[in-house]
Amino acid sequence: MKKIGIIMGSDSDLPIVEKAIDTLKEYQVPFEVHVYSAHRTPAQARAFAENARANGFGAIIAAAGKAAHLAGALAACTTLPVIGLPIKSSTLDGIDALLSTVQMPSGIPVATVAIDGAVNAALLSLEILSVSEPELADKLEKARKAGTEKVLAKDRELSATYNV
Ligand code: RP5
Repeated sequence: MKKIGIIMGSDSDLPIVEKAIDTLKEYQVPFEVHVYSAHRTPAQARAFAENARANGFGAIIAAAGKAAHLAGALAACTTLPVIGLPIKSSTLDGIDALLSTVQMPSGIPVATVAIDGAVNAALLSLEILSVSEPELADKLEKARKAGTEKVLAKDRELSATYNV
């Protein structure tokens, strides 16, 4: 199976990124985690992206806060799907990172999830891999059904309490 690359701009992003890591672990999908910054270690970030396809990656999650150009910088150097994960910073609540990540000019796509949306970033990367991995597709389908059932159970519970 292809690997997921998880790149974060700083280890200060790790508390959020860990939720993506946990989700990938849950699905037993291979991944690699790195701290590469678009501005502090641009050469390493570029080398990772340029070699990612040859190194067996199928999708890349790029987490960054503030002027979050990491996802775009990686996407510029690979045609693998790049998922941007904007991280909430203390000053502008992550709006800065969201806009820097999502507003990519035509030609270099970045699929951006919500601010701190680490679980969805992981799930989206799994959905990308699932296109050629039927077992993974099956696991995602089962999890989606279980999620639906959980909400319906809550509805039954609330209905029994209030709709008498
Ligand atoms: C970005 O700047 C990182 O992704 C991080 O979210 C933010 C702050 O980094 P540190 O100053 O905490 O290392 O590059």
